[in-house]
Amino acid sequence: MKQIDLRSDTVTRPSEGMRSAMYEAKVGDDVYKEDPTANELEEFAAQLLGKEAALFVPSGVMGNQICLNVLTKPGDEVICEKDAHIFQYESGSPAALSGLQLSLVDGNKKGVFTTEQVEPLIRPTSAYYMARTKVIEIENTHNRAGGTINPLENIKEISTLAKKYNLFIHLDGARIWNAYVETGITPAEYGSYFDTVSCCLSKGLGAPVGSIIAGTKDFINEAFRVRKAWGGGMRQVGILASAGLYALKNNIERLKEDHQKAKLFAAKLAQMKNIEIDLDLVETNIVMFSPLNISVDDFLMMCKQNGLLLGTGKVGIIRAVTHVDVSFEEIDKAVGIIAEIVK
Ligand code: TLP
Repeated sequence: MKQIDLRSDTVTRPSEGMRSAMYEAKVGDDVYKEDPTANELEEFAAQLLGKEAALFVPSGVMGNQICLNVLTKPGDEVICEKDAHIFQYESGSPAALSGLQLSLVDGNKKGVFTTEQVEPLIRPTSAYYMARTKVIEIENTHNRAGGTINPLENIKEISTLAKKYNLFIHLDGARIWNAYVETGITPAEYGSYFDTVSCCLSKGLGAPVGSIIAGTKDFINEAFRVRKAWGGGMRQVGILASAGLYALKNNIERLKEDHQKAKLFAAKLAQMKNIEIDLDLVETNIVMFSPLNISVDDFLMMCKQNGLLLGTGKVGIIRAVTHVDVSFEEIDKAVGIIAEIVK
């Protein structure tokens, strides 16, 4: 039985077109900056994100962590939302790799925080006995909140606040492409409010591996050094970069379809009496919900036994993520499986 895998959009497999781009890719030694395909990907991505330069990195976690490392010194502080990926899901690496502490903001149900909430958290520069606030981080779309989009007006205000206090502002834009197709706000426009941006090629865009970080040329020169120091210098990486390039050129617009699938799936779940779901949170390709008459563990196990793989979000909450490798028909099947379990 083919399983319907809604655990994440990271489970997507490279398409035939992508695989043939990988097969054809021209390669060189990227540690010498001689891989033509990696260079092309980095130039293309920098343009798309409206930045001077970009760097291909092995993963989203490494992308975020290199950015934070370059922007800070040990003992500095980074302000982020309490459910931010860098806090919840990056294995404590801000502390382990860069000696950072995180200051958490209690965002609203969509993971959005305001300038009124952040300003009091910024530490006075005169207070030598306190950590130095260095970076504000925003995640867009916000994974743990349910793929929600941070309103551009709010991003602008936080960016202005960061400038006022001489702070850097970093975007975890793992799914910035999803925000773009939903709002029409280009990645470059989003990018213009941030010093550094990290975004993923291996989620809804369907590349097998890799993320991009982008910023000024000076920033990327430093990031190149840190990537090497952390063992992320890759050699004939054009094989992978070609998949990323293919993804950026071919797979962004189709993300809209993933959003339609998520909305359809969520609307059907909302009709089930034993499912709790907030449809207001379903803005892109992530659906969070809770079964009311069965434990999360039992629910996940029964789904799996019936050919449906799901994951978890916040405690007690199930996460389903739609993507290119799950069809509308399979979404209907998934609805049927859940209906049987919770009836
Ligand atoms: N998110 C994964 C899991 O880690 C939860 C997923 O399945 O959604 N930023 C954001 C906002 C992310 O959602 C992720 C991955 C990352 C960074 C890290 O990317 P990778 O997994 O490539 O290191």
